[in-house]
Amino acid sequence: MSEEHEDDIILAELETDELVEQMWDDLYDGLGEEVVEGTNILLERGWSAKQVLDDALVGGMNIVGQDFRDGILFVPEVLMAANAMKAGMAILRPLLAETGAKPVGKMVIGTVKGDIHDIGKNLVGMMMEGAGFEVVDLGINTDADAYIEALKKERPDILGMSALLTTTMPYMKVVIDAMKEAGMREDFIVMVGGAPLNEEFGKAVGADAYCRDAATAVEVAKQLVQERRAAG
Ligand code: B1M
Repeated sequence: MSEEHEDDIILAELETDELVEQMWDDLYDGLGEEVVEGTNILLERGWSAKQVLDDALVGGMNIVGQDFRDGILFVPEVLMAANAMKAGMAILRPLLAETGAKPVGKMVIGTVKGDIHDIGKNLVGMMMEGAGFEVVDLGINTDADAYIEALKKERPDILGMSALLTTTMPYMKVVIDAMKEAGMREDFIVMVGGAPLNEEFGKAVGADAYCRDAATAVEVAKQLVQERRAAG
């Protein structure tokens, strides 16, 4: 993917389509500064933060994911790509957060125990904040005790859990069972997400909703909070 004469490319001189493709290459090569520059250029050209996120950043990360799966890329390279993506996301974060929105509700979110993938979770958090939710992020590798403690302390409307590995997604049930044991399952809406999950899995572990992406998470969160408030 790397261009031999990459240093010669002036991002601002590229057509928008070429720029997006170059950003995919830069993300692939873990070039954070270039990803930040490309992000800024697209915004200057009138792209919305959401479009930059979906087309340039998530689009690029999808290519990384495919090559990781196919054994073309390895953990260190993927980590560099992830860091480049985070650098771009940092520019978009304040733009995705609407100014002056009233708090719509509160969410505690974390990636489950054994799992260190946090890009998707961070995106969900950003989009939720953008929609006016207060978000408490517990980070990665979160065990049931940490979730329970945070629920007691923060009293959110929603618990969100993320898992990217088939080996860690069953831990969501451990957390939900721990909530039941503590007599607090019904006090919170539980939403789950992550690439290997699906609707059926969400139901099987006893979550209120499975969300396939961050935009869905926002819609579902708004709806469930509204329903719960209307019910009393
Ligand atoms: Co990992 N990894 N990884 N990885 N990694 C995957 C997940 C994998 C599918 C790659 C592959 O083989 N194709 C594979 C899992 C296979 C499986 O389980 N069947 C895998 C593997 C195997 C591993 C390791 C085991 C590799 C190894 O060590 N040999 C290891 C595990 C470490 C661990 O967690 N214990 C590992 C490590 C890593 C890195 C550290 C290098 C890095 C993570 C960096 C980071 O997150 N800070 C990494 C990455 C980047 C990936 C891929 C390439 C990209 C994940 C990502 O960020 N996607 C991934 C391949 C892939 O998914 N295509 C892969 C972009 C993100 C925006 O999407 O996270 O799906 P996603 O989030 C979406 C939705 O899923 C949803 O909304 C988000 C935004 O729309 N969503 C939620 C997510 N969480 C939600 C929570 C909600 C709601 C919606 O709550 C309400």
